[in-house]
Amino acid sequence: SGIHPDDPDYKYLCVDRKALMQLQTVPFDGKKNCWVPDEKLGFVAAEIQSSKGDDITVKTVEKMDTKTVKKDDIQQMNPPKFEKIEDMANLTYLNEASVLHNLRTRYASGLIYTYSGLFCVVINPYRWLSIYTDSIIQKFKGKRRTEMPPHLFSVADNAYQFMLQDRENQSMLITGESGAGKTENTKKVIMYFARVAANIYKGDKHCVEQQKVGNLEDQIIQANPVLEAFGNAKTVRNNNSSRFGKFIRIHFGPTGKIAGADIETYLLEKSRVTFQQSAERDYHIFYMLLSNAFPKYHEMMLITPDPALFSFINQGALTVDGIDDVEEMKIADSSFDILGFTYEEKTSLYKCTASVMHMGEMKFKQRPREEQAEADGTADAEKAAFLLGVNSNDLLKSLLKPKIKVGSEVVTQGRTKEQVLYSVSAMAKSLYDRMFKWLVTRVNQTLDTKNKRNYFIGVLDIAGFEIFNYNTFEQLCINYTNERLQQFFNHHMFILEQEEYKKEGIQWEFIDFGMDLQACIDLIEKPMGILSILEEECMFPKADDKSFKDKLFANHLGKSPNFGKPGNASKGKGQSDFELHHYAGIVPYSTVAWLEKNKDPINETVVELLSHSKEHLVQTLFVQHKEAETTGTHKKKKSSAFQTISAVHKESLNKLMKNLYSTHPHFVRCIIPNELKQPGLIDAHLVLNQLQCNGVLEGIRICRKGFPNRIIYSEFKQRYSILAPNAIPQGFTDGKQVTEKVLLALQLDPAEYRLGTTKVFFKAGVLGMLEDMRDERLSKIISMFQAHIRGYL
Ligand code: AOV
Ligand code: MG
Repeated sequence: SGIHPDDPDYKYLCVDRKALMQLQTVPFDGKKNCWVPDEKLGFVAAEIQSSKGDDITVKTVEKMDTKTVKKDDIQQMNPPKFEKIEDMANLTYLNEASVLHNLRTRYASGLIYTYSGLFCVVINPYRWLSIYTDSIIQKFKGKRRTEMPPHLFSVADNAYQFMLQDRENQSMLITGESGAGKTENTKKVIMYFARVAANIYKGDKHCVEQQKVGNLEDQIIQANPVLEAFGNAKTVRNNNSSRFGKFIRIHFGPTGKIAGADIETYLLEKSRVTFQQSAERDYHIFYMLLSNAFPKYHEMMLITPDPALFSFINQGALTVDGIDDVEEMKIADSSFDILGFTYEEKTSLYKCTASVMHMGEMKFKQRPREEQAEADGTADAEKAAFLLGVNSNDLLKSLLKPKIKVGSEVVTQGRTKEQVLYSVSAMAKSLYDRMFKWLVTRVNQTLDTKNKRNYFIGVLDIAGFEIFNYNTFEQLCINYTNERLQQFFNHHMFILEQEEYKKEGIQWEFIDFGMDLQACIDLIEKPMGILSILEEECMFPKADDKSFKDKLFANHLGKSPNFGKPGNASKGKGQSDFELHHYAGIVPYSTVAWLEKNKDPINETVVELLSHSKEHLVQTLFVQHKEAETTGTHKKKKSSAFQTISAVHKESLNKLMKNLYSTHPHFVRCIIPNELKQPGLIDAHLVLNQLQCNGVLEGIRICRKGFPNRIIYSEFKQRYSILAPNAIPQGFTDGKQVTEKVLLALQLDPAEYRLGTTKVFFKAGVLGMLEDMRDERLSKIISMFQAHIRGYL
């Protein structure tokens, strides 16, 4: 193929095998060389010295320690020619130790992408490698996976090719723990499509009207900075953690050019707007607005530009290593322009964001001997009200003495200081959440061109599985989502794969891989499951956290194997009430405040007031809610405004799954190498745990047992007839016969392939071998041809 080891583009993509083999000086002995477990490194290389029953004495290669280990703890080592192999499905010995070793040695050379059968594994490099340049994009464009080194671009290009060939929607599912690199890889995928399938129309009306507004491809890319500004924050695990999930669909037209895009988002973490743990921050946008990027906005937002002055956003850190809020603000602001936001739309968002900060400064005091609070100074309420386009007295009144319906009458109700502060916080969170949703809708408006759409490629980037010391409602929602995705993955890998064999009528023993996650999913989502009990309790006025917990225990303790009392997994961690056995581990959850969180109540009087705001954006954000209310009384389908958070989430997740099941999926597994955000450092146990949780090890196993590569007969005929031209009869022969004859002529072991009704299936590694043979044959033919020509000259 056209890969030159000297080409600097391949420095962090290709292995120089020749050089690698020359380094190999110690002879390899498959009977002696092995891997033994190691406390710190996971596994280390060793040589077997002697054995006695189940006890084996080994000497470790590096430290030359002699120790005795159990036979079952030893794992076989692959011969040197497999060092830094690009597809681990081709390893002769496929075990944890070899997978870890392969990933680790590749990572040490800056080779972060590795295939593992049907999917791609990537380890976060925590440094910028020049592997995403335009020149590299051009190299990957239109190439087969086997022609190029492992890369996200290859996965993306494959999806694109499949879409065009099979006329089928595709999806790329990028999963992994927090900080593993999902969002960074998602951005690269989007960029790839924007480059290779750009649809630059010269007479684009935007370009003519206004220089600032970008073309569609720029807009698709620039959607990200604004989403990240409003939806990402520094957490303990990730300085730029996405606090929402997203599914970006890029639509392609009849000729394969980008025709538009849309973004669906899931569950923004609202609680962060008013509360952060130490060392964490609120959403980036707050600090960006307070930076010196655009002093002109500060006056408009009525703020003194110092984050320390605003209690909502000053609970943990104020700055983040590696993030320059000034620079980010400039980028986001120009992204708004490229996306075609008007100056008014943009600044309205900024003003609403600022009003949240002012809300946090509103002070209240309790009237003596009364169940009633009152304002303790009004300056901050006035600022918030001004920015929200409402009268400040009205705002305070709606917080201090909201109107409520009692039967058919409307009465005002006094509120204590605590209740008022709660309302303020609920108002801030609701406003922010609505702003975020509006932002997404507005971006979608821009990305929705009227161009004809044929197929899409969807890219999914959701929050990964989380186990914290203290886990609550948000973690359950995230973990439940991950459980569904893992189920989808298993379904695809293990079940569909085997169904395909059946459909093609090839001989195959059905294997049950015991990775069925349905029990846990049922426990969460089925009638009388955790979420339905929660939803029921939310409708029940007298319910509280305790009655919720009691119901959970009554229904599931001792009855559902995935449900348990806090046990060992909860020891030494924060308060917890029950445990769930997820596929990725046991998670202790606290039930505190689940009812409140799930109902997510907002004071109706405040909503009413804001829906009459003089600010167009504020009005838009809250009027929608009112419409939902009126249609609700007309017994139409309940709008999301009236459903609990969990019900809305379940619904959008179901929609996503339905969407995904209609696509051809491509999986990218992101791995976090260490918890210190350090380049080059592999924490072996952390990595092994992830390989286990995300099914990498399990996936490789099935891949090897099965026949991961397949080609339809006509294509095999076209591509590989050259390998045995003499074996093929003269005249027309159909693809299947040709395939059979070629494979027989090559004397391929029959265990290595199966002939289906429409396709030929190969064991891992066979196709690579056929490709090599083909390359060799072609170059021979070319040199023969050249010799022939020279003969004439
Ligand atoms: P996540 O999306 O998986 O976590 P990110 O994509 O935000 O994780 O990655 C975390 C950080 O790791 C980034 O901010 C980069 O500094 C670094 N990083 C990740 N991938 C790369 C790469 N390919 N090249 C260079 N640096 C990288 V979360 O959203 O928290 O679940 O919720
Ligand atoms: Mg992310």
